[in-house]
Amino acid sequence: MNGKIICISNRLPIKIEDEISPTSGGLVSALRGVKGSYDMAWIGWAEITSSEMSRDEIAALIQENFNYHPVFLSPREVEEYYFGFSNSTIWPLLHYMSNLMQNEPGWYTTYKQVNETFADAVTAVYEPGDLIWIHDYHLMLLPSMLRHRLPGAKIGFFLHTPFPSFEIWRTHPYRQELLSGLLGADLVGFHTFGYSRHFRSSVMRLLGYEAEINKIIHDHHITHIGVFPIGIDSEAFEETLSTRSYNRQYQRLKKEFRKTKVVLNVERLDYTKGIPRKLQAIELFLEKYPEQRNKVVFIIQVVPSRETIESYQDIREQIELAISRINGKYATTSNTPIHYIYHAIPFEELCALYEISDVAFVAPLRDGMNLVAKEYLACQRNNNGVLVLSEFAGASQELFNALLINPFNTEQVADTLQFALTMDQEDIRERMYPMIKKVYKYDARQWADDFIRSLTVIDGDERLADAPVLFSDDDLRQLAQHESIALFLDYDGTLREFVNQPEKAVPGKKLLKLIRELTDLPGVDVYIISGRKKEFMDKHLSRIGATLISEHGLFYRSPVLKKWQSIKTLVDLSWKEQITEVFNQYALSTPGAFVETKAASVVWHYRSADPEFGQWKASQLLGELYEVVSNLPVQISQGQKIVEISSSEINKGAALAHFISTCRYSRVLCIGDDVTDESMFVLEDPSIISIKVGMGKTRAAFRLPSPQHVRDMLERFIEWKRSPAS
Ligand code: GDG
Repeated sequence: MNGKIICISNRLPIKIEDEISPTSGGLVSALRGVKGSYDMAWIGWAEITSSEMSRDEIAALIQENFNYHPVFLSPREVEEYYFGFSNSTIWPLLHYMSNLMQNEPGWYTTYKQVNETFADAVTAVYEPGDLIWIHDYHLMLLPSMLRHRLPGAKIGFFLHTPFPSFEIWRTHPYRQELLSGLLGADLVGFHTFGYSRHFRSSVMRLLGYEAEINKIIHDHHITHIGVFPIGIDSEAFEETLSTRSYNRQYQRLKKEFRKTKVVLNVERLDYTKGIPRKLQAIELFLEKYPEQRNKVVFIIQVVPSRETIESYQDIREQIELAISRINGKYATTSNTPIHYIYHAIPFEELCALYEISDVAFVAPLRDGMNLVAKEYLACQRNNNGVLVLSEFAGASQELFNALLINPFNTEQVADTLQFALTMDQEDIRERMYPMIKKVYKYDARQWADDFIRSLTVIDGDERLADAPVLFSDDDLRQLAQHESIALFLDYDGTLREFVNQPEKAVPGKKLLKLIRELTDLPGVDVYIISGRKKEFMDKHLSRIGATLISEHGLFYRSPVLKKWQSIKTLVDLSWKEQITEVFNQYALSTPGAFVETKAASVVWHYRSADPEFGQWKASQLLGELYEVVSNLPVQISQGQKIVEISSSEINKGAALAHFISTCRYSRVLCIGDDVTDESMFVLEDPSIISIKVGMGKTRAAFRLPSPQHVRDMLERFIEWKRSPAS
């Protein structure tokens, strides 16, 4: 890699007071290792807590000292983009808490604006060869904004939270916009395979794209999906644990809690972390196992977070009430069961707490990963602590030797606490050792390295898979210079975007005007060549002066004679009944699928079926068809959510050849997007210029990314034809 890495996160890892000081955090430490190997710039919101300096002075200082590039937000933006849309609309849903989702008018607009502000900041520092790495749900629109501004850039996105199942995600008011935003990236990373599976399924269902397990192919781009479980900053732990001052902290706490066992809880105050349920389990534990009341202390260390949001204030109140109730009920003169700390403590002290604790009680209701579980393991130098871990934390996928709990099952949690506190040392060590090894081995640097390597190796050219060259303006100018030109234009997916119900894909006024203008050009003949039936073409395309070719070249209608004729008169269609029967069977067993019978083909459509089920049934159907059709005069085509069997005597290529042999043109441009158009692209005639629209393998000589690009290109063609000098 030649360029630098541009890392973008909601906040910059610095504190701006009278002095500017770096802050620590998972991402900072993960990227520390990366910083040694690559040049790095960081873009994020610079929150000014209290400072006499102006924004310009601050920007200059942090750029010079850290190579950080600040985004400044107004109080309204902070309210609507950060506390509002990011943390009250997206965050609860990502964690399956739809009941807490709020959405106020204007929040989304501000979210979009702030994402644009970030895009401005990235564009200002980007140089070709740089790699862009965007973090988290605050910036879900940024990948596609950057894709538009910097089409050639390598863009990665990592989501630090879970991605919920489609049934949850579909309730989000901007579910499609946010997914489309992410698809601007070349690589979207998640902590677990489950999250990536949910994401893929939501994309297929909400945006209608085909997807493989590790990539989504859409419009004119491939977005890869990867799984990268984040780790801890192992070096920071190793270093801290070996200092003298750490040892003093450790001895102090060890002495302090010499008479009791310690169960440790560390988290940011957040409803996703499940603290009230945890307290219920603690209460039940103290009630069910009275012999433990004098022997155990629960340290609940909570870091304040998002305090202005109402749901966070509510949860704090609930927690504090429950703690005082439990302490009131179970405290004795020699022990108070819960020690509650509501502020952050220094890293060294946190490590000491981790080490002296007999049990770490990590019980989130949902958590992308949960670093506390891993950090606890990192500090267990003697392998003698026990990790009680929620199944709903991403970390549970890797740390399966922990005592896994369902935090919603209070009784099971209380019993597991008792089990954890009474386990024998050998059993504990057996469980701990492999987990500790794992957290040191796959640490934060390894994680960052993995992501960057995966993003780097994505082949830029794959964006337009094995693409021949893009059809450029120069190519177009050359074409426009010819005196007699034929344009063979496919309709669906070429002139017009797909929609779920094919009958609704009617041409709009703008498209009709465009075709009419093309047909009005002297020396230009326009053919619309489609798999559609005559009736559809008659109804929507017959008044614009183009020759219509229907059913892949079976019939045509000239704008002069205005009646349909067959291109080939004798075609063997004896297979149609048998195939229709097979298709009907599959349509019956696939809700949403249906069969369309045309004069020389039968089509099985599954665009409106469940996308994953439809894809599965389509491959089953194809398997069956290959056996049935082996001796029949037919061809099978698949793509764009259809399986089609058509007469092998009829195809678009044969139709095109028929027309260009009767009317000689000096140049023939054919454009299409699917396999049926390939029969035109393979024709060996030097006058033919072929363009494939969108992704996928092709024999065409050129490519254009989307129907919009085709229409824009045709507009320019008209301009140049009308005034060649412009
Ligand atoms: C998000 C995702 C994902 C806590 N108290 C103190 C303190 N901490 C530090 C811990 C740990 C961090 O805070 C908390 O990290 P988590 O991973 O547990 O949770 P989130 O903040 O919600 O992070 C999460 C993570 O992103 C990374 O992708 O794992 O699922 O929600 O590092 O040590 N640090 C200090 N004093 C404290 O009192 N110094």
